[in-house]
Amino acid sequence: TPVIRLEDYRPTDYQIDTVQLDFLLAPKDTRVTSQLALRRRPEAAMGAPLVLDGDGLVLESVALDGRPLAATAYTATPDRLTIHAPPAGPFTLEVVTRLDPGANTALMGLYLSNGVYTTQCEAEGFRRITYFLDRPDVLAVYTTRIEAPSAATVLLSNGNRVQAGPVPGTDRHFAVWHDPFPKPSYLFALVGGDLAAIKDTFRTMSGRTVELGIYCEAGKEERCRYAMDALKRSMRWDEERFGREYDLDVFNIVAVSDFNMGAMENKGLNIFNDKYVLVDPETGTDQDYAGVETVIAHEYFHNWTGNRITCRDWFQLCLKEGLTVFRDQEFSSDMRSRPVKRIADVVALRQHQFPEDAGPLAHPPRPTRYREINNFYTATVYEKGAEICRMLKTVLGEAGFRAGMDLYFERHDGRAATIEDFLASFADATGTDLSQFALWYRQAGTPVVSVRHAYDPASERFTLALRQELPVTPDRLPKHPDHIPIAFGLVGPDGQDLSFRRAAGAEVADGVLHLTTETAEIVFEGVKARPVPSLLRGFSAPVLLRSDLTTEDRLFLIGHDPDPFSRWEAAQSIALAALEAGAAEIAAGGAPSFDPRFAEALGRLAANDELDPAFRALALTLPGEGDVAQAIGKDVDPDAIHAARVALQAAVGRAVAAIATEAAGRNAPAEPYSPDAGNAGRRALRHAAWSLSIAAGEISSDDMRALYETAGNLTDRLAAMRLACHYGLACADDVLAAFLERYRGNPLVIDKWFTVQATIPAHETADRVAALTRHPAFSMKTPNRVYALLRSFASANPVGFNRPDGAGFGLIADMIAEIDPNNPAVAARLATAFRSYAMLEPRRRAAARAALSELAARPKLSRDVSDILHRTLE
Ligand code: BAL
Ligand code: ZN
Repeated sequence: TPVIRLEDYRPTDYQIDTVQLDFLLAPKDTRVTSQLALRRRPEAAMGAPLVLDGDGLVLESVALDGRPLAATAYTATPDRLTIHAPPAGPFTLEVVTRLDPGANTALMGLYLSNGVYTTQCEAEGFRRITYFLDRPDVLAVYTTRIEAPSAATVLLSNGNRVQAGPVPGTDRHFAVWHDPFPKPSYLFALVGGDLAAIKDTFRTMSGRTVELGIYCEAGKEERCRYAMDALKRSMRWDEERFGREYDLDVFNIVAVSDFNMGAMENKGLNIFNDKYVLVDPETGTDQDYAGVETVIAHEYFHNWTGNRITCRDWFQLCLKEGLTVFRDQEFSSDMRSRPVKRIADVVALRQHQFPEDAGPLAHPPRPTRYREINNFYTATVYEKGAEICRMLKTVLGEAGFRAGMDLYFERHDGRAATIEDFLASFADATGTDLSQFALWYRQAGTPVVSVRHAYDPASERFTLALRQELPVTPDRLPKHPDHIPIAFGLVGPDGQDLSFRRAAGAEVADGVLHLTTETAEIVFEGVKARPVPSLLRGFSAPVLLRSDLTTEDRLFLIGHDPDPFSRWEAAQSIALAALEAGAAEIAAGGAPSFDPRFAEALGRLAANDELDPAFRALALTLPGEGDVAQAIGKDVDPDAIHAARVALQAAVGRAVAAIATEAAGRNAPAEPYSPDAGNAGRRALRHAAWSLSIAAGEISSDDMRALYETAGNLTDRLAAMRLACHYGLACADDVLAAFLERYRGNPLVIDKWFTVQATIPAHETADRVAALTRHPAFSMKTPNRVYALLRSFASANPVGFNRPDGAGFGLIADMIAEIDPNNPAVAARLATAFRSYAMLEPRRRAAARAALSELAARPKLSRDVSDILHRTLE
């Protein structure tokens, strides 16, 4: 397959001013008429052919300026329509295509989900509907007419509805929608079906009233209430925080049950995976509520960062995604607890982005090459992209950042922009040279920052010696030092940050040290006592920090660092080192031993009522097995890591379980359920305490069964089921059966039942997962089912997936091959689970490679899957 290169970008020869679409919806034979008003761009050569993208299209007819086009005047294949010599002046092209939405299992383009017509066009789905200049820099004004059987009661598209009614003499009806904002084709959307809705209104900052609607399957309306609340809060927040007002008269959201991604920000008509809309206390966990809030906000925020200002080309994906993730993170921080949100985001970054950046699929946030753009909706583009925006705010300060955003909106509204445009807005608004900072977008890999420190009481000098190293990545490009903002404090013996008279050796201002060179030695003068340096507060840069702090220093920071993130991080760093050492001891046939002072420090945190329970829960959660594997980096034995983690969990549990359980307010969930952060945090602390108590042998199977049976909400019930299964308690099978019985018929909750089983840390889980693929509630055609069972197993069960005999790899390879012909995007996502195989110990590594090679050799793999496999095997 051809490689698409950033440097080959050039604008289209033709511009599309307006698009008139007419859909006659029918399950097997939908007819799409598209009328394009086209113009040659002044720079293009006279007579340049017009080449429109298609993907598997069936063409019925082509007409130009109202007349059928002679067969010699154009060439049509399923994937391309070429008009050889278009007129010199403006012209209209009318193209009729026929689709089979019922057979569209790829869920890209127009498809049927549970009887509802729906679309997904990003990145290149519009070309599966009609021939088009299907790229983000072609912005046009769309008018869409939808005609469907009257049974499909709801007909929606982008913009405002301008007309609707019955089609006389038929049992059909129609609606016409007009979107006045020029947009790229990837933001087109259409929905048709028998849907229920909840409605509300929002009054914007300038006093306009916007009609809000959330559509879902009938009977599920009440589960949309929280999403509506989140939407209204998002709209208000974007006005207050960024001065961004909503622009259309309506804003609709539709929840569908078959969706490859989380959701899609189509202009005025967001389409959602129902997982991110439907929640109530009986069927949604605290995590689900937080997920709904985040995704609703994210898609809404795209209206300005993505839709009003879109991307020039797909290499710029991070322009809208990184920025919009940053915005949704800020929103959630304001709605909940900022430090807790920050820790959760860093946990996710380390879990998803760091391994990606350290493996064969590593790429810069702004890549320069791709074979299949679907494969670049990655943690690097999204989460590292958000980290870059956060660093930009750290570097420029709150006011500078806002000024840059304002200028960006002012300059680029209504246009397609690049990362360079984005950075130029900040540089110009603040008079800052961001040329070095821009490297963050261009360089792949996670920088490693090493730190040594020294204090000389006689001269009252404190010295930090810093070095940054950028790893070699698959692109083999030479690396240049990044601009790494390191938020810091010099914590004195009383737990307060010490002042210093001056600092030399690097720019140090406002509690941030700017490392811009490969090495730097920073000397702080006038430091009155020996400090413990607290570095990378708030995780101010996405780097791996290797500091020479002793365990004593770290224990001190756990107890005293004024920055909550750094307190948590100090605990994590001790645990990580202990787990690395413990895994090595176990692999060598020994038994690990742990420094008791660590457990004591955690006990003090657990008992500290002044700290947010959600924060304490995070502090009591040890680093994941994947984090330990990343830290070890080579010849990884996942079983040894798991055993070490269980042992440390038990050691900590013996010391602090009682304290933590006490702090969590005993076992009984006394307060009524509410999804708010405070209420959820107390549950999280209770579950962390349960986990430690089981590891320490202080919760029996009967206790856990009772906790399951008395749980008053899904969050508590699920935690009990997960712990029963993951610790192999005798009650596990009964609890699983009870859960299945209770939630039968509710697929989103049964997904949790699949996930709990798929993540049981045992070799036998591979067999269990294989058996569950034949369970009546499972379907290989529904992305949520595949993600819940197969992706959870492959990405979140190191012991099971990496089983030494290769059965886990073989299972997932077979599933990829089975899914791929139906849904390449989902199959490719599953294939990324192999990205860290090269760091496994030799036997597992060989087994993984064999499974991958065998899969790569199969005929007719999609471009999506073969791209992932070839990069992984390179
Ligand atoms: N644009 C794809 C879905 C999302 O990131 O919002
Ligand atoms: Zn997005």
